[in-house]
Amino acid sequence: MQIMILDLGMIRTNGSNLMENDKLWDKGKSLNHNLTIFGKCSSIPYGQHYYNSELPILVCLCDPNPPNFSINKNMINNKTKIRNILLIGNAGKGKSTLANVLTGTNEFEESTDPINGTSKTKAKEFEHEKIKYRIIDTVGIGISIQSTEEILNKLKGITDILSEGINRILFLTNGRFTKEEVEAFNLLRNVIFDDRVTDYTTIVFTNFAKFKDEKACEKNRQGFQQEIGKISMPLASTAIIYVDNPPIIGFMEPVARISREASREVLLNHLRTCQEVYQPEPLKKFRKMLDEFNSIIKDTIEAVENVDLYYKTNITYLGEFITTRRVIIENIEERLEEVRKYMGDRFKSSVVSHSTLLIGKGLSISGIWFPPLMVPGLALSTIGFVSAATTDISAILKENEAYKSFEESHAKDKEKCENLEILQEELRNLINKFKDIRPRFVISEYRKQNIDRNKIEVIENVMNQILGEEIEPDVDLNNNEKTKYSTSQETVRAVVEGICKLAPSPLSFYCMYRDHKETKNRDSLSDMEMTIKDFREGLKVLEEKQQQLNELYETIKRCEEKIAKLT
Ligand SMILES: Nc1nc2c(ncn2[C@@H]2O[C@H](COP(=O)(O)OP(=O)(O)OP(=O)(O)O)[C@@H](O)[C@H]2O)c(=O)[nH]1
Ligand SMILES: [Mg+2]
Repeated sequence: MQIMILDLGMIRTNGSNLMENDKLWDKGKSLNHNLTIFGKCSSIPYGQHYYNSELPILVCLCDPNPPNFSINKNMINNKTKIRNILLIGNAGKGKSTLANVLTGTNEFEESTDPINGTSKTKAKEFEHEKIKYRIIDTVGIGISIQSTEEILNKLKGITDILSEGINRILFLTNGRFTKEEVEAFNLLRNVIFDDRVTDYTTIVFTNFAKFKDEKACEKNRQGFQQEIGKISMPLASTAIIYVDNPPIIGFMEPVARISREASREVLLNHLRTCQEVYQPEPLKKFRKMLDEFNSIIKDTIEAVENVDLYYKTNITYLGEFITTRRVIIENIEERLEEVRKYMGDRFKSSVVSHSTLLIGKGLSISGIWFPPLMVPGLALSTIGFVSAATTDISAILKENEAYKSFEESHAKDKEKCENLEILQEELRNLINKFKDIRPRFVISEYRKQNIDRNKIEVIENVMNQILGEEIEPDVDLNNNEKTKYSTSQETVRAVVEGICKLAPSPLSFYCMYRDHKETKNRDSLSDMEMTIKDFREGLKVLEEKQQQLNELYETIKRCEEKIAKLT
């Protein structure tokens, strides 16, 4: 008799380990020498599974015409891999109790009434006969579920575990399945599992006192299969086991313990065979969808934090800028007053010096006819000329000094404006990055399927608030740089005027008139006045912006608090 070995876990032929991959069948075909098989392996009909005590080994009698049989990689037992066992079923059917029985603990809360049942999905690992198991006690999966969203919402806490794959789904019941339970199971099959789900599902009848009586179990099994077959064919072909895990209370405690121990054995014997991992495509998709949404949340949190940081920086900077600008305005006002004073002084001395010059010129000209007037005339002309020139030059020098200080203030303000512009540019970039998250959110399946209304609403809200139209980080400042005043121009003009003043001309009258006019109307003065006006207007804009940013910052803080709760 030839024996075909399909799962070559620890089986050795002639001493060599045949742990192999998907080419097992080919390998099996070529095996025509003696096999050493650990464990018993007699009279096993084709296709029947056999498990030795240490490791599951699948053997079957070889068909002379082997069926087109492909070996699922998942069948290759990985000793270290944990087996995920998912418990589902209506409230009060005994999921938490069964989890306690299997894990040999008391960590799952066994409810005394269906209303106060388990409120949170919980998983616990344990090891039995060198096989590691993870029992996942769920909440409300498998009971009158109405919609896809509801299932996905309930599963979202355990997707990490489920994405590893499930070895067995234990669907608990303690009597007849209700129509709602069957419908809920069908919905599960359609939404997160697939048609293969029944191959990985075992219906566990709890509260079955005769669970040790094989005949009673078989009778119930047949009756159940007939009944369930009328409403669900897939469920009719599902494996069924029977247990009884009575509550450990009162005088029945010792009996309950014995019963639970026996149930545990039944369960573990069954689970030992469940080495194949079930990874349904919809669950993988769900996992992907969840990952995608979690990355949206993560990116949103990061974006909000960055925006927060930049708003804070902008607000601080604006505060400093406002203070500096106020000082700058004060400084320019002082310079303006100084120049006004210089120009006022210049006009006063211009009247005296030009009058002297004019009298001197008059006497000098009279000296042509009356020579004794010539000398005083020339003397007065010289005094008047020198005095006018000195006044002019001194006023221009002082004005120049003040103007320089004004220009320095102007440059300082300009630098602040440029820095603000850079900060705003960065903020704009950050907000644009934030905007890039929005389309991802809008098209995300998680949002479309409305899986977690609360999370979706928070993200939506945060996006609307932070990316809302009201947020415009730009501060448009009119920092007028076009100044008219030029020191060199003023100096050239003073020199030319000086020369002209030497000639016998009425230029002095014009100079006095001009100096009077320039006490109020001079390029340096108008430059400073214009700048003060612009800076004051800018200051208002800055203050308004500061106020607005402060309010927005409050909004961002609130958003941050809301979004932090999502993680
Ligand atoms: N006699 C008997 N009682 C059981 C059995 N399984 C559970 N119970 C009892 O049934 C009640 C509910 O059991 P739980 O394990 O809390 O049920 P559950 O499915 O986790 O319920 P939820 O958490 O509400 O979904 C408890 O009082 C258990 O002691 C069983 O096999 N036999
Ligand atoms: Mg429970």
